[in-house]
Amino acid sequence: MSKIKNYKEILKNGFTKLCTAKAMTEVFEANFKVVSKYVHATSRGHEAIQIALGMQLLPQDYVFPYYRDDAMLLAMGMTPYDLMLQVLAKKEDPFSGGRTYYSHPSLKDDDKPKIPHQSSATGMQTIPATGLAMGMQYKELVDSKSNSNTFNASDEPRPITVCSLGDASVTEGEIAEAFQMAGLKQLPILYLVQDNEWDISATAQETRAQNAYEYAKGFKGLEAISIDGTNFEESYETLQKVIHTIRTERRPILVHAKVPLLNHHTSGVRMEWYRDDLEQSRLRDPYPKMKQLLLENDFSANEIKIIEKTTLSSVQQDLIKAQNAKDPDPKDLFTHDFAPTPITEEKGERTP
Ligand SMILES: Cc1ncc(C[n+]2csc(CCOP(=O)(O)OP(=O)(O)O)c2C)c(N)n1
Ligand SMILES: [Mg+2]
Repeated sequence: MSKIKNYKEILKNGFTKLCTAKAMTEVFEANFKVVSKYVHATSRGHEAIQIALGMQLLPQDYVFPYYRDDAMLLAMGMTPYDLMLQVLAKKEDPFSGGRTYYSHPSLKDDDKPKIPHQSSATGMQTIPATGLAMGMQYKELVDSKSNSNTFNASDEPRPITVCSLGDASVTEGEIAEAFQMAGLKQLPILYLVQDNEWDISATAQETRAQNAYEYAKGFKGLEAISIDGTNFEESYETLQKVIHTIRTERRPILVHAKVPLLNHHTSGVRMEWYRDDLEQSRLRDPYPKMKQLLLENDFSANEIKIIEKTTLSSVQQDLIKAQNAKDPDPKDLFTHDFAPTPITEEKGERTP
C-alpha cells in the first residue's frame, strides 16, 4: 500500500482526470473538422505525470505550462469546457477571449495556480519563469529585512514556480541561461521536462547528445531526478517530495519524466506521416497502467467503467455546448478586458 495520504481519493481523482484528457483527445479526433479551426496539441501519453503535478499545486504557485499540458490544466481545476472554448476560439475562453491558441493559457483565478501568458516559441517560458522565481526570492529577502510580510497569510506554505518543458526545447540556448541562474541563485523553481524523445518529427538520436537529466547534472546547484512519467504512483510521490523540498528549502529541482507521445505532434503534424514507433510506444500507455493501479487498490471493474463512460459522455456534451457558445465580436477588440488602456496624448501616460 502506498505511503501517500488519502491515496484512494487521489487515485480516483487522478484517474478521472486521465480519462477526461484521453476522452478529449478522442473526441477532438472524431470531430477533427469542427475542432481544427487552427492547430492544437493534446497530452495523450503524458497524462500521468501532468496530472500528478497539477493536482499538487496551490493557488499561490506560478505555473508556465507548454502547449501539450492540457491534462495538467484539468488537474489544476480547469474544465474540458473551458479548454474547448479556447480550441474553438470562443468569446468566453477564460484565457484570452478566443485570441490565443489551444493550451496557451493565462490565468489569474483566486482558487487556482497563476499562469502568466504563453509564447508559441518553444522553451521561451523558461527565462520568464526563472525570473519569476527570482522575484519570489527577492520578495522573501525584502520581507526578512524589513520584518514585514508582503505575502498574504494564504501564501503559506511558500509558493513555488513551475516551468514545464518538452525534451527538445531543453536543447535551446536560453534554457542553459535559466539553469545557470537557478543553480547560482538557488531559486524556488521546479523544471518539469516531459521527454517523449520527439522534436516534431526529428528523433532524440538526431537532435541531442544527452537527455535533460544528464544535461542538468552539469549545472551546479540544480538537483535532477529522472522518473517514469507513465507511472502515476511514482510521479505523484516524487513530485510530492520535490514540491515539499522547494517550498521549504528554496532551491531548484529538475524532474525528467520519460513518457510516450501517443497522439499527433499537433493536429497539423499527423503521427501517421512519420511515426514508426507507435506500436512500441503504446506499450507504455499510462491509461491501462493506471487502470491496473486502481484494480490493485480495491476499485471494482464496474467503478472504473463508470468513470470511463461518464467522462466520455460529458466531454462529448461539452463539445456540443462549446460549439454553440458565442464567437468573439471584432467590435470588442478594443473594449475587451484584455485590451491595454489607451495612452493619453497630453502626458503620454496610460489612463487609469
Ligand atoms: C523557438 C522555436 N523553435 C522551433 C519551433 C517549432 N516547434 C514547435 S514544437 C517543436 C518541437 C518541440 O519538441 P519538445 O519540446 O520535445 O515538445 P513535444 O512537442 O515533443 O512535447 C518545434 C521544434 C518553435 N515553436 N519555437
Ligand atoms: Mg518532445
